[in-house]
Amino acid sequence: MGNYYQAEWETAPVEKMREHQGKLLKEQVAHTYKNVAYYRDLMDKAGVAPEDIQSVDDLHKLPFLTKDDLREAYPYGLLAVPLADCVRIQSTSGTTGRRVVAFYTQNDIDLWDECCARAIVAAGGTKEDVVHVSYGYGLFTGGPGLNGGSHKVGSLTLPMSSGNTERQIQFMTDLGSTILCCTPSYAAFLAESIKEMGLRDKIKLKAGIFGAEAWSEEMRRHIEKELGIRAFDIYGLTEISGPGVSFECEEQTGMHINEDHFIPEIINPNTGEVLPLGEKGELVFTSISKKAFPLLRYRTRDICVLSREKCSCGRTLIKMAKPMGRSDDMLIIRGVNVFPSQIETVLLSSGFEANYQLVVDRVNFSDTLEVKVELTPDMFSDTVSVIESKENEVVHKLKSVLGIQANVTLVAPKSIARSEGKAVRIIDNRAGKI
Ligand code: DLL
Repeated sequence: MGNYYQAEWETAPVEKMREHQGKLLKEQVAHTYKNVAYYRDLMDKAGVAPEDIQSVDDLHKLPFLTKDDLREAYPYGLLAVPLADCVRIQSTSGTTGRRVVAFYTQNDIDLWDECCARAIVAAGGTKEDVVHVSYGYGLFTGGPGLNGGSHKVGSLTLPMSSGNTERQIQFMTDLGSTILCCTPSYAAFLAESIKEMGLRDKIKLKAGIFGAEAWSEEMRRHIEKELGIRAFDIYGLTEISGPGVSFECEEQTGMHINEDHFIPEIINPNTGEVLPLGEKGELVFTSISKKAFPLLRYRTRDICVLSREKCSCGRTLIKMAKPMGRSDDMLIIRGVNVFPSQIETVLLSSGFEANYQLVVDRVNFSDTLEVKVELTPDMFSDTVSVIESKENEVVHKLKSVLGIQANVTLVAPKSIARSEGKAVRIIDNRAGKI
């Protein structure tokens, strides 16, 4: 049995949770219908009235919301309380199109912080810990979310933000950081830098809380070994508050969803049909407790599976598997669906580290996939024939896992740019080519 931040909800019997969800859902639908004209129109068009939603069983009657809706309603169209009641906004990085802006009341922030506190406690955090937050601060939710959670737990919080790796490591050694919070790709980079600086013995880290991007089990093992810690996954998205929508416990077999705040569903992304428990599909969330920016049936585009298997940590909260990636990060190469995380698994299981980039192009009317991966410093000193056999091994493994041929290019150590936040893995040069 583990430690809990809010045992009452983390270990609630399933029936009690469902009743609680039903009550909050009813209130949330009424609140949204009354205050959000944009969603009222969607409900009217779908022929659903607030009275039609009496319990969780009625959830499927509500219309979906998508990222396009959020862009269309930007900036205030989905706000459900007076602006004067909001105390904060956060936003997505907005690489394509308009940014998504989410609003929070003070109570919304308190609930979000509590969700992050649950994640820190599940990773073994207490008020004795030094929580080193290297997620970006600012509009990105990573820094503020884990910062708030750490305050709730009462840990000493180091608001490092991302970047300036030498300073990160100096604070880590001088102040004895025990829990590291950042993206898994940055954790791998920090581990590499700590090793190079010969400071592995000076590091007191015991756990890491890593998320914001897809990462494989092999990556987890790599980080755990290199930093001598246990690495826990954490998931969330700006639209549904930020990190802490779900978090991993000591069992490390998927993330418990904070169901008292967010109701999950898995749907067929093509038809919108709700799929039975255990089937893979697109994750959809309904936020039932936050009031400024309540999203009902929001389609995340994350491809995932839910499970209600009993967990040894004692939590009864439903679990989601590691998302395979976003449906919009999924590459379609010669008609085959390819997730970067599948390629990562192959590379790490062949002895490479997670320094890779995928270059997709279109040559002679056909898609090409090049997997560029750095040689590790050890491999770099191997003979040409050893390196060639490594390259062949990866080509064969990729072919059997993905079902398509990829060109593998081994490049010198440190030649692929490191990321301090979410890693940039894909370069797609196909636009405009037939
Ligand atoms: O990435 C929130 C976050 C911050 C989560 C810190 C965890 C830690 P966005 O920038 O809005 O918010 O991106 C959300 O990132 O829909 C997923 O596709 C992806 N994502 C987030 N966490 C994970 C994870 C933050 N643990 C989008 N595994 C989501 C895989 C993740 N993908």
